[in-house]
Amino acid sequence: MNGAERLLETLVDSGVELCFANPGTSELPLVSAIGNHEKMRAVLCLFEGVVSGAADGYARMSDKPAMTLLHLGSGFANSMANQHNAKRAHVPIINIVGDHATYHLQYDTPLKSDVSAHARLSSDWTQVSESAEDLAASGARAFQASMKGWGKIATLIAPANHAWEESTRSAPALTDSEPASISASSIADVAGALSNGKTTALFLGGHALREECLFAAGRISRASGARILCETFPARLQRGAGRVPVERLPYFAEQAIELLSDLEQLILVGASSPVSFFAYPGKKSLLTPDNCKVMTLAGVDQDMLFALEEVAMALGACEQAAITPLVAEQASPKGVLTPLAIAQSLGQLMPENAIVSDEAVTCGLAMFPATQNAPPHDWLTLTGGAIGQGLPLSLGAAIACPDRKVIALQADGSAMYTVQALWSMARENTDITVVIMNNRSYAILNIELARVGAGQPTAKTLSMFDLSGPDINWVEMAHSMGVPATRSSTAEEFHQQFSASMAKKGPRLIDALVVQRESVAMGG
Ligand SMILES: Cc1ncc(C[n+]2csc(CCOP(=O)(O)OP(=O)(O)O)c2C)c(N)n1
Repeated sequence: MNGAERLLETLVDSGVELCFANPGTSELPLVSAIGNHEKMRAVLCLFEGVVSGAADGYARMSDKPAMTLLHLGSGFANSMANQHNAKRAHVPIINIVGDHATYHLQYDTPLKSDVSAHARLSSDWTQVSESAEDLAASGARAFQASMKGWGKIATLIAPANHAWEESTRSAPALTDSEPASISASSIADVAGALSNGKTTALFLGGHALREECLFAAGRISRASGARILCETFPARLQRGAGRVPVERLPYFAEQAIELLSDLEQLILVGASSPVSFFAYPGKKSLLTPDNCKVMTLAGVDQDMLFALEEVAMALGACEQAAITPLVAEQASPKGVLTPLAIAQSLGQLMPENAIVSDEAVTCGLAMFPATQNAPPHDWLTLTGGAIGQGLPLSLGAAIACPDRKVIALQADGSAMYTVQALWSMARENTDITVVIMNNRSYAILNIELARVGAGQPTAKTLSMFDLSGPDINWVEMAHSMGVPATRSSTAEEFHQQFSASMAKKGPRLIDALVVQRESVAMGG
């Protein structure tokens, strides 16, 4: 067997089942090894940003790493925006990136680059294998590195000769580490703060937004009166009827400052202290009031469930958490197709256990509140602000959870960054409904232009935010990649098309010609 085959054996033994791939010549022994291993599924993605975004979506929903296969420094560079988003989502990913054979690197060949330098920028762990014999052992270490805390980006660079030269053994799987625990004194401090009568909120992020953590937070809230807030861009928020409601921090700093204005204490659980997404001239970066005391109960890699349950116990919080009720049926929306009308259809028609990938950007504001009382579901967002994540994310989530309906709420400008995901959605016959929020604009940048105070816009300035002329034909685009598609320009049409899509399995795209009346936003 060669190094590539031993690596594959090791990754499969460690529990890796899936590879999102966009390979080249230097990865062909790895492609061949995947082709010959019956326990490794291969999903071809036609751009590297789809590879990394899909691996993120898969990890968010399965809590385990997919392997990616990427071609040299350039291939990795193409994947980087979504590697960045994945790193911010604290998910496990194992990138396997090929390089030229070690003896070939002395020559100035066209694709030669510093692969490690590319990888280090967005990986938590980067290694180059030392030999064919070492490739499998490096793979075991990559798996272990990816499972550190709640998940890390591990990148293993495999020179081509290490993949094709003979190797005598695969490596034993290395165990992953448990999330770091919390000290008794932190628990006691937080429990004390929650009992001192001051106005307090829990600020949750990362794994603290999973259902069980939220139930513990809900008990704490009931016993202490503390509010439950969550970060603006959660990786995976479990919400809807029967779950514990959270207040999501708004994107715009002035709204966030307002929401936090009465707080005397903020307790961080898996989240950093809230800061403004961007700086604006003359505006504060820190969003908490000046006199608000910020305490950390658990960092992103710590055991948040343990921490929250211990605090609940210390408070004697035995009453169940308050939960979100299911809403009664409402009349379906009519008339102009606004984001609110789409949100209302979504709230009414979303099935139980749906997974929502929210890259709706300015159309997203209406979506979140309108689905609060829908059946229980998971809400995934753009954790790192690098757009082009939504379609790949939904692809990976659908592959991780083939029995759940995935809904991709997708702004048109962002969709164009990684539109190739549609092809993989069709090829893998995933159950995804993509809703394109087609406003033919980078609408958020029009808003931000005024907020930054960057001067009077000229027609040329505004042309840089305008996606019309030519108008993108989303229905033809989807058809060309094998995804059935329809267009809706009224609330009634949308409701009917979305309802039909919820009733049927398989990929589908709805090109929603939205009219934005409500003032906006979630994104940037
Ligand atoms: C990788 C990356 N490139 C550029 C940007 C800057 N940016 C933020 S939002 C945006 C436009 C979003 O437009 P669209 O997705 O159509 O949403 P809309 O604002 O119209 O709701 C751009 C270009 C970014 N955040 N990430």
